[in-house]
Amino acid sequence: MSSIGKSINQFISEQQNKTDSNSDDLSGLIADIASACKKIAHLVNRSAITGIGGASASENVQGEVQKKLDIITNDVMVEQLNHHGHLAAMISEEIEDIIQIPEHLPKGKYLIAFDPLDGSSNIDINISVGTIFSILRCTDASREVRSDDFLQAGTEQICAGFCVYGPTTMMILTMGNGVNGFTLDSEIDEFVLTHPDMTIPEDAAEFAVNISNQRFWETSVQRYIDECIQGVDGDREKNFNMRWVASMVSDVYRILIRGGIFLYPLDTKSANSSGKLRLMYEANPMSFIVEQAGGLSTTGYQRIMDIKPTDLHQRVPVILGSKNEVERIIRYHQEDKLS
Ligand code: FDP
Repeated sequence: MSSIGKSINQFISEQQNKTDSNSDDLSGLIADIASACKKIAHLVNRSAITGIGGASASENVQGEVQKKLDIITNDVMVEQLNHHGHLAAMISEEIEDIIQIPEHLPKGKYLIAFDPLDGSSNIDINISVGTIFSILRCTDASREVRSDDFLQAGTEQICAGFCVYGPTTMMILTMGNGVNGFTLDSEIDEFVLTHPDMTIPEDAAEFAVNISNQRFWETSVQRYIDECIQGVDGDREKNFNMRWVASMVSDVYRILIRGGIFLYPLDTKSANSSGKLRLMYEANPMSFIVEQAGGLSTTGYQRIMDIKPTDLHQRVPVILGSKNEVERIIRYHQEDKLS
């Protein structure tokens, strides 16, 4: 029987019943995340009316100017996830330190890392934004959670997902056994399964990159993009199309639907030149989803999910998407290293 149309809660309970190894109650936590995302969708949707679309007076831990909505959506996530005893602690793009669960509230066995409003520089121009999250297990919830509890490789994630606030609000989710997409049905205020078993085609002819950074990239990435641009006249003998929404959730969603490659590679533009995107709440969850959908995700030199994090807000280069295209870029990196 088709599962299309099932609510996210029903779908997850059924998935958990099927897998003995996954008997822990994740459904409650995912239900809380879904509730937070519904609230965020509503806030984003009304932001021009309520006047919360612009910049705030503060900067986040990355030194980026925070939007009022960055702060408000962070608070929505914390409030919504605090109360039900599923979590031992949280980290957020918007907050430097670990967010501990207050003493008077029950603690659970999971950790969550999230970016409450990714792509928020797009809010003012009415382009899709999103929430990204990664769930890890907490090995010892009996004491205050420390950084090293969070600093687990992406392979340890037990669930990851993202929500896109676009023409429709969608949640994409993996619990390590495939990827499923749920659409928010505003008539019943529920996420319902609309995109079961999402799979990324192995080949693609579409790339997403901020090409204005081209002169700062390594030779391997320059070569790959040059060849795409040369199309049928170059070594690839094939035309490519370019799309860059500059909102990671939208770019990754497109890749889940029709394949392609997304790059935010290493560049020499920023002083520390370690990439732009954050490992714990952007690169890792997106990599988990992409790999579960049959794609690959790498820094160019290393599988992203194998990186042992050293910092809660660490940045990494990200190259992800259709398997054959990502493999080609990895090969170009290896050839570069040898030359
Ligand atoms: P943003 O800075 O607007 O939050 O997460 C960072 C991110 O957006 C991604 O969503 C997006 O892919 C990228 O940065 C956009 O970077 P550019 O501004 O360099 O295009």
